[in-house]
This record gives sequence, C-alpha cells and structure tokens, in this order.
Amino acid sequence: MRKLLLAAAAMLACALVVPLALSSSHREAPGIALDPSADNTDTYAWTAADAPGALTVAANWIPGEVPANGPNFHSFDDRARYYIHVDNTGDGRPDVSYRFSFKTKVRNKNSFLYALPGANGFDDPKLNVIQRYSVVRERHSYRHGRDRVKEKTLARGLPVAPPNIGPKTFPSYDNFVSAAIRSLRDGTKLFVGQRDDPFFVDLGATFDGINLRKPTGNQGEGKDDLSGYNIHSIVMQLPERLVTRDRKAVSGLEAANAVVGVWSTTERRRLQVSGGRGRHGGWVQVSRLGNPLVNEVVIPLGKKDQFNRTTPDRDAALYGQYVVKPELAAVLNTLFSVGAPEDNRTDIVQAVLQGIPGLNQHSGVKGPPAVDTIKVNLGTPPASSENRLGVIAGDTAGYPNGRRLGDDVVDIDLQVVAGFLKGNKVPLGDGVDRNDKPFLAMFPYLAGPTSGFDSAPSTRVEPGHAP
Ligand SMILES: [Ca+2]
Ligand SMILES: [Ca+2]
Ligand SMILES: [Ca+2]
Repeated sequence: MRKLLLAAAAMLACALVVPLALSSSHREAPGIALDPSADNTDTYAWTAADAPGALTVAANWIPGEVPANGPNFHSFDDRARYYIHVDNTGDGRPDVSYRFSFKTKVRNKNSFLYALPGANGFDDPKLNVIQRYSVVRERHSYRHGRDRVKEKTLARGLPVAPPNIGPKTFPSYDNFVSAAIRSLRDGTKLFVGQRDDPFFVDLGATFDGINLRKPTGNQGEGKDDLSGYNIHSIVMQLPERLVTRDRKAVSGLEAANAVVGVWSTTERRRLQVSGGRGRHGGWVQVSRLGNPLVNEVVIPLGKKDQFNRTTPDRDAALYGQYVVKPELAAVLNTLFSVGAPEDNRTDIVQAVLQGIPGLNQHSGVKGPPAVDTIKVNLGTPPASSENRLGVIAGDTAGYPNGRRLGDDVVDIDLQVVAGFLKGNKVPLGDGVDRNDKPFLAMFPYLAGPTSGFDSAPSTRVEPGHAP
C-alpha cells in the first residue's frame, strides 16, 4: 500500500499526463479505413485480478462489425498477419512478438450457410465454415542495428470462436467460447474470436466537433455508438517470465524488469504486378496501435497512414511535435474556453510516450525515449475497486499504467488535455461511463458478442404494416 501511495505521489509531482484524443482507433486513418479486416481498434494490457503473475493483453480488430452481416460474416483475414508485440527494454523495438496467421476451411462448398441449425462444436459437421490459426513467437535481438529474429511455432490449428449468428444456429454459443480457450505448454492462455467491442464512446458527438451533449461536465446522456457492435479479438495471458527482460517473474513495483510496453500491428504482403502477372513480395506493416486515440486526434490527416506504417522507436522524431503542441487543446479552447495549455505539453509526452517515473517508466534507459507503447508495471497489484479514470483518480493500476477494459480513456484524455495535471481540472466527459455489456471476471474478460439474430439497430415491422 505504501508503495502505491508513493507511486501516486511521484506521479502527481511529475505532473503526469495522459494521451490525447477521442475515439480509440476505429477507422482512424484514410488508408486503413478501406481495409477493415486489418484495422486495429484497441489494445489493452493489464494485470488481471485472477491472474496476478501474468501479463494479460487483448488486441482487437475490425471496427463496427454489424452482427447480422451474413452470409459472409466478419473474420480475420487469411492473407494478413496479426501481431502482439512486447518491448521490455523501453526503446520502442519489439523484444518478444506473437504472430497469428489464419486459415479458413469450408466443409461443404455446396451450401450457402455458415452453419446448419444446432451446430454445437468445432468438430460438428453442421459447422460449415471454420477458421483456425497458428501462433508463432518471435524473440528479437539487436546487434549493430540489425534485428535477429528467432522464431518458434507454439501451436497450429487452434480454432477461432465463430461469429455469433443466432440462437437457432448456435443454441449454446458459449460452448464454442470454452472450446476456443486454450492453454499452451509454457503456461500461456489464449482466446481468439468474436466478442463485443469493449470500447465505449459517444462517437457521433465526438466527431461532430466534440459536440458534447452536456458540455458543462460528464453528466450522462451520451450515446455509446459502439454498443451492439462486435470486433474480433486476440486475448493472451502470458506468464511474466515469458515477456520480461531477464525472463523472470516480477517481484514487485520497483523491480528492474517490472515494466513492459505493449502494442499490436497488422501486416500484409506487398503485391507487385507487371506484364499482367502478380507476384507477392515481403510483408509490410499496414496498421498499428499502442495507446488509444493517438492516431485518431494527435496525428494529423496527412501523416496518419505513415503512422500506421512506422515503428514506435521512430515516434519522437516523426510525431513528437504533434504531441507537444496538440491540436485538441486548441480545439477544446475554441469550443469550450476551458483554458487548456496549448504549448510545451511535455507532461503529455511523459505520461503517454515516456512513462511516469516511479510507476510505468522503463528502468535503466536513457531519455527515456518517447515511444507509443502501452507501458504497464507488472508489479502494480490489481485495484480492489477499479476507478474508470485510472491514475488521475488515484487508481494507479489503471490507464496510463497499462489499460484495462473499463478505463474511460475518452474522459481521461479530455480532462488531461484540458490541463488536469497542471491544476486546470475541468470535468469533461462524453456522458458514456462504461461499456454497454458487463465484462467477465474471468478469461477472456471481454463480453460475449451480440448475435446476428439480435442485431441492432433495426426496425421491427409490425403485423399489418408491411410496406
Ligand atoms: Ca526493446
Ligand atoms: Ca460494447
Ligand atoms: Ca466516457
């Protein structure tokens, strides 16, 4: 407890600040908005209350999945590669990466149905379409500026939980969820499949010029524009020794190996076409996501696609200027006259990109470098009662020390950009305080997906009122 208090005090003394921005990372850049199956929406990294010796990560893709979108329901793309990266030294380069590749099989190509009614398991022939995945661990070492990668295939042919089509097709959808939870020999727990989008935000108000429905404060009446929509998620629970610098468990908050930085990316193959013949080239990164909202509202339109292609170790050089002088602060001042500091926001750089000293800053690195990773101190005990505003509300187990599913990053960002940590406390918020569905207390934590049968919004045609 004392350590926690010290950390909280250190944090406030350092005028800690949090990221800027407004809707996590759904359709955040022009290029990736045209390629939803490769589009990262959110990355979460935290210590789960029921798994204190492990790093828990949830990485989500495919924004705004309409549950009823059949017969070709949403899925991971067999032609892309999906990554979760961990940096345990603080330089913004990955030290351990987990790579996911997918393969879809159609059992009966003469049927248009994804599954026949009553399908109840991955081996049930009534399940006509099944997607499976392999996971490869990459360990990176850097010598003379070169990245040497050692690969190990951890598992192949693991099943992806299918899209939740409806109660007639899948009377016991949760059976698929249980069967999709896998434990690897090294103690890693895995789940891959469709879930409810855990992000909550009044998108309509936010991008209508931050048209907060009750701008004097966070007084409710917001609309969770992502409610009822699903995403595809990879959830991993990794024993600490698999991700730390010295390959040992973390002994406490001040341990030298305690902080890790997490982000996710997607890659596609280059395609070269000449003389009417296509040829596949190497893999290229097309999307990435560390802290929420950075590419949304910090990076200007002209740089958003470049941001998705570059790596965190180059963030300070390429994008530092947009964080130090965030456009959002000026926008908030114009709209609401909140008195947000508009220049020299090194407080934001520290909180989001460098880490808070004594809490989630990597130890033993010079600078420290400003890199867009979610930095989580694995020695921070989970909160007995989570506060949605995380560190700025004194809950040091929350954002930006990692990111939990329930952290209200929209409100945190609005308040921090307005100057919360410089004493300018404006109770800004979008009026949406939590997800539309409760999270689970156990793995895989994210709420179950809305089914196609229950898809909304939709208008029920009343009897006798057919058009
Ligand atoms: Ca590194
Ligand atoms: Ca939701
Ligand atoms: Ca909110």
